[in-house]
Amino acid sequence: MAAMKGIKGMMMKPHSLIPIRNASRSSASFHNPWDDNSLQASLRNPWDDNPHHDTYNPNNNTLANANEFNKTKRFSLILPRSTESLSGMKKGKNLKKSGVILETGVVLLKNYVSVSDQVKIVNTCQQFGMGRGGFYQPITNNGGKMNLHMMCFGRNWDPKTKYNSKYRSDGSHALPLPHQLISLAETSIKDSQAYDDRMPSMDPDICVVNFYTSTGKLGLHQDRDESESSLKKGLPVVSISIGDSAKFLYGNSREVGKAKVVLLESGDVLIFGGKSRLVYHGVTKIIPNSAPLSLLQQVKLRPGRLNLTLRQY
Ligand SMILES: O=C(O)CCC(=O)C(=O)O
Repeated sequence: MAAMKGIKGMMMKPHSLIPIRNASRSSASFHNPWDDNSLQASLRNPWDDNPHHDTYNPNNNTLANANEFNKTKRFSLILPRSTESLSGMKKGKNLKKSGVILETGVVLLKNYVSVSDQVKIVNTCQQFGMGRGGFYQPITNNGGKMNLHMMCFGRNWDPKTKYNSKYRSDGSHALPLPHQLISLAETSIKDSQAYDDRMPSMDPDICVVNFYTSTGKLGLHQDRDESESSLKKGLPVVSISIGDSAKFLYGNSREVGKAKVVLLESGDVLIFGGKSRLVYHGVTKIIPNSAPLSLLQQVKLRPGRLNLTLRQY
């Protein structure tokens, strides 16, 4: 099996990529939740409905009104890009779906999300990301800003309060988790079970959305703030990548030198659960200009990478 050519000159560990052979995607009865007519209705941010709606500010125990929110700088996923700026982007890409086990409990589904569904996910994240509870840069325990923009569906996560606060540090509530993302996570898990039949199923109720600009990073860490029972059962994390590719590290310790590396590209879904639920993982590099041209022709995603991780609390 030929090794996968990854980041400039770096050879990735060879894995056998097996075509996806599950029934759920290929059967005629497969229903694409993004085609649902109720899409628009279900993607409303209830906190945006009333422009005068007050939000609780836990920092000073007051209610901040919409005027305060309106003063905060929004982070937009969409940036106008000239056609010329896309001229150097990759055109031809083999978008065949395939899957591989990277470790027991770690399954990579390559090219799993179609470009048209990636566009819908970007638009959904943009819609919510620009509103109340949308993208912000969380503050770490050292007082610095995280090297990414984040928002959460279902339950807010924050480096200081973890999942335990009803309100985010800027006073906003958690956003409702779109059912299309729930369906995508459930289908991905089902498909991953064709590769690792011990991958547990789950009912996702949280989605952490991260956007990495070209200098974005995330240090090696474990995802261990979900409930004790969720962790104990090894309920998986389903990670969806869109936009520029990322050098993703994973391993049994926080030591970068000991970690394995895999390139996550637009449309890939990585699932880690079961024995590997507490695998250390992180992102050390975003590869500039690596997003597929077909995506950027349909949505003006700013340079960088969008990542969604679905979990069950
Ligand atoms: O961006 C990624 O691929 C990983 C995200 C992640 O580790 C997290 O949200 O905990």
